[in-house]
Amino acid sequence: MNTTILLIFIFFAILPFAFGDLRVGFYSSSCPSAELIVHRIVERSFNQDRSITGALLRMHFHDCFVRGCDASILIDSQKGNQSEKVAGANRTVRGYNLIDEIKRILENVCPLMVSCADIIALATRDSVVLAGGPSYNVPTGRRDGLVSTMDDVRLPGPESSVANVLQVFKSKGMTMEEMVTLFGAHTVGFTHCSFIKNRINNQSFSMDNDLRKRLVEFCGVEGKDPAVFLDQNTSFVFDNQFYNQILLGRGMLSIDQNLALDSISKGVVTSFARNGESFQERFADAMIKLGKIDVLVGSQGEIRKNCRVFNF
Ligand code: HEM
Ligand SMILES: *[C@@H]1O[C@H](CO)[C@@H](O)[C@H](O)[C@H]1NC(C)=O
Ligand SMILES: *[C@@H]1O[C@H](CO)[C@@H](O)[C@H](O)[C@H]1NC(C)=O
Ligand SMILES: *[C@@H]1O[C@H](CO)[C@@H](O)[C@H](O)[C@H]1NC(C)=O
Ligand SMILES: CC(=O)N[C@H]1CO[C@H](CO)[C@@H](O)[C@@H]1O
Repeated sequence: MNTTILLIFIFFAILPFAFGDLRVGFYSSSCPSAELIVHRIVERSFNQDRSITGALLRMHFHDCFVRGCDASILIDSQKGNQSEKVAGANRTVRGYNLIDEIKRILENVCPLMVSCADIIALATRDSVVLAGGPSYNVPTGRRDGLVSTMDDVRLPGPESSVANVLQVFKSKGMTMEEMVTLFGAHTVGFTHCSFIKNRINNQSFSMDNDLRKRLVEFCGVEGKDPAVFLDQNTSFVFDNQFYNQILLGRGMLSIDQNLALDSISKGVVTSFARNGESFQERFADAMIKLGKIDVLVGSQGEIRKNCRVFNF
């Protein structure tokens, strides 16, 4: 073999170890039952409350889009120092107790081995499968971050334009198609009325008329902020109905509806509405890519003992 080729070969063979890349089965020798334990607890929890799929998907997304997938979203605020979860966009993220429960058991079985960031990624995948979504192998080996501050949270809001949201996704290395694909997560879960109030009370936001009437009534209760399903048809099923619903003017968030209206994204929306299988395949790929954003690996960060606090 030519030496150059040999050197290139060696370089690429060593690369993943030198940079401590993520890999499928990272815990297969250090904590062989890790993925099974996560799966069992997620399954039990899902059987009691199917809404955990929405909770975990949103948690994973918010974690990865702020400082990378490093479980910074799980950190509780300290006196005089507010963490990510306190920021407006994150206030309604749910599922922290489920992550705590998984971590507690993993700490008994393999102390200080499995990162909170990997727990989020694995639990999210398991909950998607339970709701009827695609299965995929989750590359693991993430480390937990050492920083969590409210000021880092600069996520777009539900009334951002498609172009603005796309800019943010592009800054994380994601394409337009991957962005539209990940929005398919809004096929499960719910939104509080406060995020759609402007939209339902303002005719210049387009919306199916019957739906608007129902929502104005449901959301109009003084002093309350009830929640409504993001996918009004198959609310707990991980399918491509989100895309069909927004094509019918039944998107809940302004940004959801605009995906079907904006020339940037409507082609992808139409194609996923027609082809549920291709949506599921692309979703699996997009989730794997989402889970790799700015991860800490190797000796970076730490493996937290308690997902809510840094070890120190
Ligand atoms: C930047 C684009 C996005 C915006 C502006 C956005 C906005 C929102 C808002 C306002 C809610 C309602 C939260 C509540 O009332 O509790 C929500 C819920 C949700 N979002 Fe997004 N979202 C975005 C992208 C994503 C992505 C990429 C995913 C996942 C891959 C995702 C998954 C979810 C899920 C599953 C829920 C339901 C949460 C629950 O049931 O508690 N979102 N989103
Ligand atoms: C507190 O502040 C420091 C920076 O001053 C930051 O690194 C840390 O992550 C902050 N958050 C919490 C919850 O301690
Ligand atoms: C209704 O929405 C449009 C478009 O976003 C906005 O320009 C207008 O100011 C809104 N009207 C009210 C009364 O909020
Ligand atoms: C609801 O979803 C089902 C199953 O995907 C579909 O066949 C039906 O057309 C949808 N109904 C409405 C009103 O969108
Ligand atoms: C959707 C939403 O509530 N966005 C808020 C997220 O948090 C930042 C920082 O606190 C706010 O500026 C956004 O309005």
